[in-house]
Amino acid sequence: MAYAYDDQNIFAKILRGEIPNDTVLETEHTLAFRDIAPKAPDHVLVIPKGTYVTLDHFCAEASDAEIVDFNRAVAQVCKMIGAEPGHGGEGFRAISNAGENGVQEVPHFHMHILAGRPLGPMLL
Ligand code: IU
Repeated sequence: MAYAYDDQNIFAKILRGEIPNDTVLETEHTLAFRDIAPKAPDHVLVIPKGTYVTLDHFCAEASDAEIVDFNRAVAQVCKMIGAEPGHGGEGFRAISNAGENGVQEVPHFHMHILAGRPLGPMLL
């Protein structure tokens, strides 16, 4: 089944500049901004500029350049917020919710980066 992208979702509006955001990093293919309802002292959302619904959609249809750019942006955000365990940071969690079982609210692929406090075990 094909992925149907809803261009009225809130992140599409952010990418079109229709809604403001608290940008942390912008690259050729990727935007990172602070979550409006942070669940940790640092809570950043990293999104591709392309119209992908989920991680699997992104990996299936994005170019290698977009995929590399996205992953480097995730790592760069972790560095910018000082969360890299290998460089003195206290760590982070990266999560992407997908679809109904993943309880994805916004249907534009995004990676949550959470940091700044002990995050506890994953809740399952
Ligand atoms: P989810 O993985 O789709 O459930 O996460 C969507 C996130 O988008 C969630 O953490 C919201 O707080 C966040 N968000 C936002 O940052 N700005 C908005 O205008 C809206 C949601 I609506």
